[in-house]
Amino acid sequence: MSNGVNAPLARHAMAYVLAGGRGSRLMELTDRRAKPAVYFGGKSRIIDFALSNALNSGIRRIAVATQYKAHSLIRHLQHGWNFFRPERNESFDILPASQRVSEEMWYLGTADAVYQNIDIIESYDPQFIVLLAGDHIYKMDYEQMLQQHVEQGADVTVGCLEVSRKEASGFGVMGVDVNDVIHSFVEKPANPPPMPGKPAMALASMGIYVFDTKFLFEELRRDAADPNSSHDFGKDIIPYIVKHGKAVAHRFDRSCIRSHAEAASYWRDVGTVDAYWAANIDLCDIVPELDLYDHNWPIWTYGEIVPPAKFVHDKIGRRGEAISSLVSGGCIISGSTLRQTLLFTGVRVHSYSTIEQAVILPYVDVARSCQLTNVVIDRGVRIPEGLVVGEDPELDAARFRRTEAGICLITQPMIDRLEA
Ligand code: ADQ
Ligand code: ADP
Repeated sequence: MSNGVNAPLARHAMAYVLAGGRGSRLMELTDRRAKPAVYFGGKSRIIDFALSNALNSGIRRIAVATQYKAHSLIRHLQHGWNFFRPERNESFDILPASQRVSEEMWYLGTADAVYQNIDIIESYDPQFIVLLAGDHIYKMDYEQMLQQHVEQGADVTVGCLEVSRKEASGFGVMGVDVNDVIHSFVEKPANPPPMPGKPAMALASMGIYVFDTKFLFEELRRDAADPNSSHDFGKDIIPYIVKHGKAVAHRFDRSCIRSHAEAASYWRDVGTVDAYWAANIDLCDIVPELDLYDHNWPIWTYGEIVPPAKFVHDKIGRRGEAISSLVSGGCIISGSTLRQTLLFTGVRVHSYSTIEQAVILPYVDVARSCQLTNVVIDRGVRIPEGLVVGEDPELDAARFRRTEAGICLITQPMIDRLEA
């Protein structure tokens, strides 16, 4: 390896996770928590994927920058990710936008969320920064990205994937040469440039980057002094380096996880209620695209100690059953039927209910005789007896947050209004 460091490069890297965004298209699901803290997949939170990738890639220094409604996220990180040991050269830092620079200032943009903590990063002296977003669902070995970064002598290496041009307006879109050196980069273009030979596709930034730490700090200081900058990686820093330095694309779909190549192309933003619902329900497939049962690439999280899930029949003998469903610990299903449904920890379903294609967050209580189809139910909601959702679109839209695709998001204030 050039650069004077030996593989695995991950041991010389710090993962810096940006976890401050609200994720406003998740509507009421992010009223009280930031998007990275939103529950996913029965046991995890969205941020666990980026953090587990870092850990599984061999990175042992991690920092998480938080901002919007960070309490739930910080509590989760303290409970679940608090096992790094300084005596083994490991570290885990939570960096709230807590007026580190001035009393009034929150982080201005993503670049500022790193700039304000330069002194903390410097104290650990990592050779590389793997800059991650805390709000995507995927499995990825960052060691491969680090290796490409060093081999190609890049100033920045940008993780990227091919998306349809229609979707690409929501991303940074790049053009590359035969060596994957980036020659153009536009943030969220209205008319995304197509890929050569693939007119329907565009090469999109995943919003994850590898930098040499020293180079990154120089760029951040330059950017901080620029009054015309919005201090954002996608809008300011990356386009500048593309123009003045060497930016290289790392192709996610061509990399693979050592143990589990078939998951390599799975990447979801889960930024809308529909996408969130679908990505969770997909886990109920017979062979889901995202394998959560892979021992070689575990998704680490905070797990409460709860008793096993329990299924009982009701007093007249109707079975409590779950078909093609995921049921977490602490749940009790009594005399009700679940199909293609995902229950997080501690959900109670009482008798005579039918639940289909539902994503039910922790500690929800479903009273008797409910019929719920195509729903996402927020943590702790108490669903009243006899509630029917998924039959009458107009009624559903009046009572709950109903998407155009017909998914209903249900929160406790919506139930309270119903009962008032
Ligand atoms: P966006 O996802 O739109 O585009 P942004 O909203 O800035 O970029 O969020 C990036 C990450 O930073 C998210 O994880 C978010 O939670 C976090 N974040 C945002 N503001 C923050 C702040 N002030 N403090 C801490 N964390 C913050 C980016 C790139 C695109 C790329 C997409 C891929 O700019 O080029 O295509 O990601 O999703
Ligand atoms: P319903 O009768 O409306 O289905 P209940 O609350 O009476 O709902 O619970 C049904 C069944 O669930 C109980 O008969 C019991 O078998 C099981 N159950 C409920 N609470 C517990 C508990 N705390 N520990 C173990 N099993 C429980």
